Formats: sequence, structure tokens, C-alpha cells
Amino acid sequence: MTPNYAQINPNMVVPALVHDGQLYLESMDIIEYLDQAFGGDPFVPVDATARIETMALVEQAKELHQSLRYVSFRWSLGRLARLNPQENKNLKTLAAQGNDKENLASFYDAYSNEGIAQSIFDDHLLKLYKAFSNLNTQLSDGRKFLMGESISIAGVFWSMKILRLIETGYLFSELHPVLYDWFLRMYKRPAFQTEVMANNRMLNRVWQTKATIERTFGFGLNNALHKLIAA
Ligand SMILES: N[C@@H](CCC(=O)N[C@@H](CS)C(=O)NCC(=O)O)C(=O)O
Repeated sequence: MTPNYAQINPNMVVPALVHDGQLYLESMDIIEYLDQAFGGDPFVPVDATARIETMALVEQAKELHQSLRYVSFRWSLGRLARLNPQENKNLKTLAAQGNDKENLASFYDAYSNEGIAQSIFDDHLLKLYKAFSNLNTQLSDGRKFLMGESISIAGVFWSMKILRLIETGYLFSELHPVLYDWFLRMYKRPAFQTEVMANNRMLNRVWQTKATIERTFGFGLNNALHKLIAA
């Protein structure tokens, strides 16, 4: 959220990719570009029907992105990531110059000041729960990966969301066991370990330990979710 970076990506989020002098924004567009530019097994299926189904799953995951932000800030970061008044002011100025399609200015304004209402966090958490329940059902026909026998751009996207939520204390093994088994197949892939976990292992342990302690003492995200489902 600095002027320099806003010149590269006016939405002020990572990632941004510059390759061969071209700028690519949005993680899914970046993956599609890399997929086309570098060959290997395609992440976006070539078959038209499979392609439509895959991109529909990507769109569903995109719609949940804001929910993931709210839930992970609430249950992992607490109030740690608040901006100070000057930072908030700078963000608003930058947002007014770009399109702020990620709604960072309003998010950080509420988050850093009076705080975001519990009911808003709850709505986002329930939205995630419903989407994961649907995905769990889809996977229950015995398929190995989301799109059948091979991994796809949809699997890459969803697995990252699940990883982040596991770190916040969301107990997939208990709530969506089929989806969790699929996640483990993704997680155990050598590329997931070298490209995702190698840089994330330390933080992953910190978040998961925090989540386990919270769960043991009867609070934390999983307990909150159980109460919401029961209601
Ligand atoms: N729609 C964007 C969202 C990217 C996004 O939310 N990135 C997060 C990190 S994973 C970020 O930069 N957040 C800034 C913040 O919340 O302060 C994409 O898919 O690339």
C-alpha cells in the first residue's frame, strides 16, 4: 500500500508479474499466462467443457476471496494488522487514485478503528462453510482431483484458500473430510512443498499452534463455526 507499488498495481495487492515487459495482475490471470507461456501439463484444460467447469470453480473461489480476508484477519491476525491514522489516510488517498476494487480502504478503515462487527465476520465464515460443504459433496463421487484425474488452476486456487483457513483453526478434517483428503493430495505434492511450504513452514506452525491452543481451551474459529452452524 505504497505509492510506488500502486503505480504497478492500482489495487495495491500482491501478486503482480512483469514478464517480457508486460504487466500481469490478478493471481488467476497470472497462472493462466504462465500456463500458456511455459508449457508442461496444462493447468487450464484444453477440452472446452472441462475448461468451462474449471473456470466456473475458479470464479466461485474468487467470490470468496473477501470472506477469506475477513476471516483470516479476525482469527489469525486479531487486531495486529491495524493501520495507524496516517497509514489509513495514505491508503484512502491511494485508493481514490486507483480503482480499489479489493475494497481495501473501507476494510482497513473499519478494521483499524471501531473494528468490524462480529455479525460481518460471521456472515463471511458461514459463506465459506457453505462453499466448502458444496465442494465436499462434489468430490464425494470418488474423483482424485477437483477436475477428475489431474490438477488444475481451480485446485491451485482452492488449495491455497484451504491452507490459509487451516492456519486460522478451521478444522477441515472434521467438517469436510472428503475435501480435506483432496487437500492432502495437493499438499503432499513435491511442488506444493517446495513452492508453497518451504517459505511458509515457520508461520504455518505459529498459526496452527495458536489455533490448537484456542481449540483446546474451547474458543477459536472452529468453536465459533460450530455455534453458527447450530444456530
Ligand atoms: N484479486 C487479487 C487478490 C490478491 C490479494 O488479496 N492479495 C493479498 C495477499 S494474498 C494482499 O495483497 N492483501 C493486502 C492486504 O490485505 O493488506 C488476486 O487474486 O490476485
